[in-house]
Amino acid sequence: MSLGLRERASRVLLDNWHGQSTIPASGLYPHQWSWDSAFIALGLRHLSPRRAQRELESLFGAQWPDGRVPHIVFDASTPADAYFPGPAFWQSAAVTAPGHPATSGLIQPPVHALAAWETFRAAPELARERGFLPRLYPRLVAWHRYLTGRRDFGGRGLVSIVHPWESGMDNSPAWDTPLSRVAPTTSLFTRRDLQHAAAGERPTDLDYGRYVRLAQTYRDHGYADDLATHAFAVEDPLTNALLAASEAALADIAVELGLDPAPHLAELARVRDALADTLFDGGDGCFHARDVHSGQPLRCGSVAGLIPLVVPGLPVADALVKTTVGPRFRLGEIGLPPSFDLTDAMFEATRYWRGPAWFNIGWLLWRGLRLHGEHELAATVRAGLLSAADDVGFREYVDPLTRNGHGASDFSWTAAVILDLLA
Ligand code: 9WN
Repeated sequence: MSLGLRERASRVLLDNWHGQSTIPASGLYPHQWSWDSAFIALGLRHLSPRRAQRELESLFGAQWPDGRVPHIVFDASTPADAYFPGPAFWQSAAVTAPGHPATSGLIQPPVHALAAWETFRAAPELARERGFLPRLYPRLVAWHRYLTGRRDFGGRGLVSIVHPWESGMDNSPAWDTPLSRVAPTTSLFTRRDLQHAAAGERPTDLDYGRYVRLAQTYRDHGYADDLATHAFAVEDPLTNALLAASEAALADIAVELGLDPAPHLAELARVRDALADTLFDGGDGCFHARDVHSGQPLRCGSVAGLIPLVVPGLPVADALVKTTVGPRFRLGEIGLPPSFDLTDAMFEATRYWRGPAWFNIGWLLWRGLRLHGEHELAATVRAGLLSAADDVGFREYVDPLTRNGHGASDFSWTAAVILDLLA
C-alpha cells in the first residue's frame, strides 16, 4: 500500500507546483495560501528539499513591511477573476512597495517557523549552502513580532484574529456568535468557490456576506490594526498554539545560526502560560476561543481546542488527550479527527469546518500526541489518515464517520502530510 500511496501523493505535489510555490488545488484555490505552504513544505521536503525551501521563501517574499505574512499570494499568471476575493478586492498595492506581489491583507495560523525548521532538518547541507535559514530567520522573527506586537487586542499576551478566514477554519461553529453581529455586505459579488465545490459542503451565502463585509472594512481602514475597526476579534487557541510551537522551532533555528535561543524559549513559555491560564476550560477538558469584544469564552466543540497539544511542556496535555478519546472526538476509535464535536447537534459531517476531518489537523494532533508520549494513539491517527487517503485519494476533507471524501480532489496539504507520515 505505502509505495503506491507515496507515488500518488508525490504526483499531486508535482502537478500543483507553479514554478515558485504550490497551489492548494486547481480550480478552487489557484494561488498560494499561507498555512497551506507550511504544510506543503513538510511534505515537499521528502520529495525535493530545494522546492520545500522555495515554497517558504516565496511566501515570505510577499511579507508586508509591517511583518504580516498575507494569507494569499496571488499568482500573476492566473486570471484575476479565478478566485474571489481576488487582487482587485484586496488592493494590497496601496500598502506595500512597488513591485510587491499582489496579496490579501489577512493572515493565517503561524505554523511557518515549525515548517522551516523541519524543512532545514531534511537537507541541512543544501539549506546551509543556499543560506535558507539566515535569510528566513529575520522574516520569521518579524512575522511573530507583528502577531504579538500588533494583534494583542485582548491585552493578555495572546494573538487575536480579526476574520474567520484568519483561523484557517473558516465556518467553524466557534465563530457563529461573534459573526452574528456582523452585517453582511451590500456589495454584489460572485462566489467562484461554488463553481468548483458543492454548496452543501461550503460556507453559506450569509457567511460569505459577512466575510466580505469584515474584509472590506479592514481594507477600507488601510489594514490598520486597531480594535475599533474590527467587529470580529477573537483569541483562537489554534493560532496561539501554533505560535508557541513555532517559537520553540525559532529557538532551534537560533541555535543552528549561532544565536541565543533564550528569547524564543521565553516567548514560548509566555504564550504557553497565557494560553493555559486564560483559554483552558478544565471542566470541558479543552481550550475555548475568547471573544475579545464581549470578553466571553466561545464555548464550543471545535477541534481547535485540542491543538495546544503541539505546545512543548503544555501542563494540561493529559486532560486534552482524555478529550480526544472521549465521546466528542473518538480519536482512538475512528483514527480521524472530526473538526467538530460529534455529539453536538451542530455537527455536520460533510460541511467544511463544521464536522469533516482534515488531514492537516490530523497531522498536528499526531505530532502533539507523540510530543506528549502518547505513541499508541498517535499511531492510530497515523493509520487512520493513511488508510483514508488510500481509500478516497487526497481529498480536502472526509466525513469522519463514513470516511467518504469531500471538497477538492488532489488537495496539496493532504498529499504533503501523507508524504510526511510515510517518511
Ligand atoms: C479562504 C486554501 C484555504 C485553506 C483554509 C480553508 C480554505 C479559503 C476559502 O482554503 O479557505 O482562505 O476560499 O475557503 O478554509 O484553511 O488555507 O486551502
